[in-house]
Order: sequence, then C-alpha cells, then structure tokens
Amino acid sequence: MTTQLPTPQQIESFDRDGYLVVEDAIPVDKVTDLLAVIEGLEERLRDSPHRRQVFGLDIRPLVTEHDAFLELMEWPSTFPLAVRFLGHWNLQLTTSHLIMVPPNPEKRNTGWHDDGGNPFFAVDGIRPFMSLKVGFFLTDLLAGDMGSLMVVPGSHRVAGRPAWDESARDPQDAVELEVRAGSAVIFQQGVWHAGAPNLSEKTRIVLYYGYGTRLLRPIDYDTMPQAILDKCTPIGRQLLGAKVSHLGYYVPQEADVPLKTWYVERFGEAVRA
Ligand SMILES: O=C(O)CCC(=O)C(=O)O
Repeated sequence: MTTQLPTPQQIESFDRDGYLVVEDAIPVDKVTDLLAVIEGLEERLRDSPHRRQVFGLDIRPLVTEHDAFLELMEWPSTFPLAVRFLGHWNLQLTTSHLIMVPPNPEKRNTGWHDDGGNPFFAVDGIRPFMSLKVGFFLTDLLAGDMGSLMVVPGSHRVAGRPAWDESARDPQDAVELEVRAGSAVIFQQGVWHAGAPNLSEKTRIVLYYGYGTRLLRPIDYDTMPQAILDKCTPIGRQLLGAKVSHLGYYVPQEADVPLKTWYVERFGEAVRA
C-alpha cells in the first residue's frame, strides 16, 4: 500500500462535512486476511471482560489482540490523512475497536451520539476538534439498513443535538454510508453518528481507530504492555503513550514525539491552532 497524503479537496470536504470516505483503503487480500483473523479470535473476544454488552460483538482495545490490528494503526492510506486532518503531531491512539453487527430486525447496536467523552469542555457549546476516528469496513454495505455507519454531515459545526422530527427514527439530514469492503471512513468526534439497523442477512464488520491529542487520556487503555510497544515503530510507540521526558505529553521534547519530524517533512511547521 503506498502512502497517501490528503488532497486540498479532501481536507475541505472533511472540514465541511466532518467525515470523508476513502475508497480502496485496504486491498481485497488484506480484507480477507483480517476477516480470517477475526474469525479465529471471535470466540475468545466474546468472553472478553472488555466487551460492551450489546447484541453485536463490540470490543476494545483491539491493537493488543493481534499484530494485524496493530499494523492498521499506521496504515499508509489512512494514517497520513488522519494526522493532517488533526493538523498536529502531539497525537496518540485513543481507542481501537471492533464492532460486528449481526442481522437484527428488533434494534440497532449503537444509537445516535457524538464522540469525545461526556461531559465535555465546550467552546461556544461545540466540542473543540481534538480527536477523530478511522473506520475500516470489512464487509460490503451497498444498500440501506445493512448496519452501516450513519452520519449527520456538518453536525460537528452546530451546538447540541441535530434537528430531529419527533417521530423520526433518525435526525434530519442523516445519511447511511454505502461503502465497499476495504473502504475507510474518517470522521471527527463532533459529528453525530450511529450504526444503522441491520435488516440484511449478513453481519457487518468494522474496525475503528481513534486518534487525538496526547493532552487528553486514551479511552480504552491506561498504559500499553511493553510487549506491544516492543513491536512498534517509534511513531507507533508515541501513539501508544511512550515518552522520554517527564512532561513529554504536555511540553514534548523532540525525543517524545517522533511523529513531529514525519509531520514537518510532509505538512510543514504549522499546526492547527
Ligand atoms: O459503526 C458503528 O456501529 C457505530 C460506531 C460508533 O458509534 C463509534 O465508533 O463511536
């Protein structure tokens, strides 16, 4: 997979809508490999204490479960886009997350919400943009009500819940993303989103990777096991919380943030202020 940098159109579209679809982010053979890994782990993951108690299999963190998941953390077709959209190098992985949604005519696995913790520190009622998620879709979702990700485009720019007609299932202007297996969707935390009901006959499978500032705590781990850090690149170690100096998250020295050199080489000195 070659490294992809975002185009100006992608940056504009992400800032306006709060999300971006990246087609063919993972090649077909890699999707097949990941599905095989998941099938092999599924039984164990079902018994994990880290499972969210919903009808689907919803579990995190994931990077600790298999090297194939760890590899996606710095995936060349999505990681540079996530870094550029966040516009900073003092970043960490906030979460890694598998969601499998089997068919269920009765209910949806995940209802409408925005991300970033609750209660949150608002600026004029709006969540400051400090994190985003990359979702890798491993099954085709080419029609409605197959359990895909739903979003309300632009809702990250509006305070409070999106407008909602009283008896409607979804907020006004909600869209269900139709994507092919291997596509990725990057969305920022303030965008309202949900999993659509899955009325199809197939289980929907997606892997999410959250990235955000190291000034905030990660969502689903406190410290990463050394055995996982040992497998990582220097940038991967930064993403998983490694630091060298005492105040390495707050006022990082160069050695705390290998992502800084990487960032400056590609995007210049400026960071999102
Ligand atoms: O894709 C889904 O099922 C919902 C994902 C979601 O809500 C999240 O990752 O915050």
